[in-house]
Amino acid sequence: MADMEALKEAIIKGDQDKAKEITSKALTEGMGPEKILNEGLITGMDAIGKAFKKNEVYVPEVLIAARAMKMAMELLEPKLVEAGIEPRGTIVVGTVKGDLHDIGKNLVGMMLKGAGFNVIDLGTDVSPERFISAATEHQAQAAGLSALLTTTMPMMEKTITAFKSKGMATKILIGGAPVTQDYADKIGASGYAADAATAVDIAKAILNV
Ligand code: B1M
Repeated sequence: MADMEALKEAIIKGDQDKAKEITSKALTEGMGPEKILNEGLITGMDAIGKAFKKNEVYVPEVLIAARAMKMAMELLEPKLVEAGIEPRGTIVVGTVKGDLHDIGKNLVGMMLKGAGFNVIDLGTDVSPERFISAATEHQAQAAGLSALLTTTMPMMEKTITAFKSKGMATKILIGGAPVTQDYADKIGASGYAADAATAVDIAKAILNV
């Protein structure tokens, strides 16, 4: 019987082969894809997120864990679709216009995926119009904006204003090294997160999922 605790450990250690092997065994044995996702993969990413928050692990460990999760997800995704399992919600993420930093944004995207969200990554240098068109196209409930430069932070406010001017109810989550909760409050963001693990908590809270 495939062991979900061992799958969780494989994700934490970033052991791709083990993660794929256990996922495949679980599917062959007829275990439900939702159970594998929730009890093996998501709990593993959740644990790595908590360790990252406490500075017990660093960026490379998170990236390796996320890669192991991605490999296992490739086996699981078709089964989840077959079973009609809905993601927690859809979030478009990107680094705002003028800003090319993407390491933090990528981590946030990976952690959100790891928590069961459908993540549409728009990359870097994303204009307000592009955020809006992608959110509309993918019927996203939220947009995640990252900025690493003090000079590009105002683009977050421009993006929020653009969403509001279109009358869209899309929740806006912001983050990045120079961004603060005060700034988020000032520009009317729905939420702010200081790190990738907290981004998951805040996304769940603002979307009520
Ligand atoms: Co740049 N850079 N950089 N840079 N760079 C910084 C940000 C800087 C602080 C360095 C410094 O001067 N000490 C400084 C900004 C100063 C300021 O404005 N306050 C700076 C500068 C000035 C520049 C250039 C202007 C330099 C130049 O050309 N003169 C230029 C700008 C280019 C542009 O964007 N238009 C530039 C270029 C670059 C590189 C291309 C060389 C490279 C980026 C490579 C890449 O991303 N693919 C780079 C890098 C690597 C850095 C540093 C060294 C590291 C950033 C990083 O990846 N951190 C950075 C100095 C530093 O931070 N020590 C610096 C690791 C990452 C995991 O952390 O991105 O903070 P971070 O993400 C965290 C949280 O912030 C949060 O979660 C993540 C994980 O915990 N988070 C979110 C991030 N996004 C979030 C979104 C959320 C929620 C949480 O919700 C949606």
